[in-house]
Amino acid sequence: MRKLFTFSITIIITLSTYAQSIDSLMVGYWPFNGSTDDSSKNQKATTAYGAKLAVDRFGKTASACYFDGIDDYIDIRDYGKILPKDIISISMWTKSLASRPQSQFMFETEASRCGISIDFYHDNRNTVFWDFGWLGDTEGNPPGRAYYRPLPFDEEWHHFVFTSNSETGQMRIFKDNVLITAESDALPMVIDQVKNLRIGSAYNTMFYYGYIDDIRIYSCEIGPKDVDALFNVKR
Ligand SMILES: [Ca+2]
Repeated sequence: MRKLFTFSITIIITLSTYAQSIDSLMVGYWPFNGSTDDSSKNQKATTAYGAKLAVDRFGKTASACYFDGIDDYIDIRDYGKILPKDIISISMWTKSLASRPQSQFMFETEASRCGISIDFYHDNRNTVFWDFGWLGDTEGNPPGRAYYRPLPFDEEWHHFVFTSNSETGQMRIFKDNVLITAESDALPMVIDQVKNLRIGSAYNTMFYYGYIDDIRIYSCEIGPKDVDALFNVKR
């Protein structure tokens, strides 16, 4: 009995340490449950332009966010102070309604294109792009870019995790709990602190058509165990 007790305690401590380690490094969280607010410790002011609460992947009303693909987006001002510069992971659920140039998530870029963007089904070849701290060339596969194509298109919910680690050089994309691509050119972000973060569009272009839910930004590199836990979150 004592052995079982000790074993149980060990499991509980291990689980809580694990949960704490990832949660304490979450710097942005938009669960879209009844509001579009940032529910992380930073509680960054979030303004929705046209984007509306909608049914989520569990069938629950007002628990995800819908974007009309015409002019809807969400704006979070002055996000450069919060956005991780060297190591970052972003987890999100999406249900895209079109394969076309569209951007789910973008930190405003400079002329040098140092920024962050995530585009799914971007170029009518069903490509998913993950750009972070991208400096330099705009052709081919420059440093700071990981991509995967073709990405089978359907109008279903899918889970994506994007990671970039400028210390190890690794960039990764996970889809539905599977690592679909990895690159070795990760670069740090050069932050302009007054730049804004957008959800559901690039800058007045590439408006996203579909649903987004449960966006989490971490200042750490999420591994397969974390991805599995996020993929299997139950309502
Ligand atoms: Ca939600």
